[in-house]
Amino acid sequence: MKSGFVMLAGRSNVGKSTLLNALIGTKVAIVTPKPQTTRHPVRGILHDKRGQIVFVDTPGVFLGRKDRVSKVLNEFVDDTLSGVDAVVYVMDPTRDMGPEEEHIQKLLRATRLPVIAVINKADLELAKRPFQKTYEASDVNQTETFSVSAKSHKNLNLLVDAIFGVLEENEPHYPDLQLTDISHNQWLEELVREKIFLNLEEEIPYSIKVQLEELEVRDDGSRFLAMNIWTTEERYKKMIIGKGAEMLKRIGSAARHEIEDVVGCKVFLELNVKVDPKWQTRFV
Ligand SMILES: Nc1nc2c(ncn2[C@@H]2O[C@H](COP(=O)(O)OP(=O)(O)OP(=O)(O)O)[C@@H](O)[C@H]2O)c(=O)[nH]1
Ligand SMILES: [Mg+2]
Repeated sequence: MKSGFVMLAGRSNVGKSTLLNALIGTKVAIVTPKPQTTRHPVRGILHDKRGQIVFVDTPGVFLGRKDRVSKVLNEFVDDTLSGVDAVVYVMDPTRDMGPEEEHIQKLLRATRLPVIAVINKADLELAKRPFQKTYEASDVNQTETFSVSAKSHKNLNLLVDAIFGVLEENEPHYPDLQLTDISHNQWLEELVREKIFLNLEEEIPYSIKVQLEELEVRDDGSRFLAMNIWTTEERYKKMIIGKGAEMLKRIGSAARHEIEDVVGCKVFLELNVKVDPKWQTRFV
């Protein structure tokens, strides 16, 4: 049996987390149209009769922001390269190359790991993928290049075949039924963070941290969840809560519906917004 760790690498917003969810067949990582959605390395495990692939989703390389979170995320990408057996390099043909892409390609050319390249978003018509040819010409010493769609699952079987092609025989790293290493509590926090990303503009989502404070299973089987949303400034807190608490209600209700779908019971979700200019030094 084969087994190994495979890093999903690429700049922000190319669809690494969407690809992870598609490959695993369930939502283990959150996805939004904003860059730097992924903050924590989420692993998803694909089980197959040939063996096991442990995908490591990573924060996208993002050179636009010079804050502490960005620094930690970029360092993480560099570090992760040393702990994996192969890399899936994800490209986005809707956007032109730039300094971030060049940075990633430089890292990939320097590694001796097998690299498989994918150009994502193949479900879009060609006119919406003006840089398809540019990316097809990319050379990072990859073994193969596929045009795939994380959204419609196009060619993901070819990608999985190619990964098994480069992995070595090994003992499995995870038990048969385990699909992810993210804990249920972390998953709940991530889901609320996703709804904040989806509903709030500009820099606010980057200033927040969601923390599960309390989880209670009640006698009737329903769940009560209390969560804190930490932000760095009083004015952000105001915007997260919104006029008449409308924004917070919208975030809470979107998160609650999705949690209820997954846990299959009634959920009460209480969200508290708190200000701490220094949360980044405590939580990241
Ligand atoms: N049309 C199309 N959109 C996609 C596809 N894959 C991802 N997207 C969209 O691209 C955006 C970014 O997706 P993510 O999966 O969050 O991207 P990411 O690479 O994980 O981004 P970071 O976590 O910020 O590094 C979202 O709006 C997705 O819905 C795809 O195959 N086709
Ligand atoms: Mg992501």
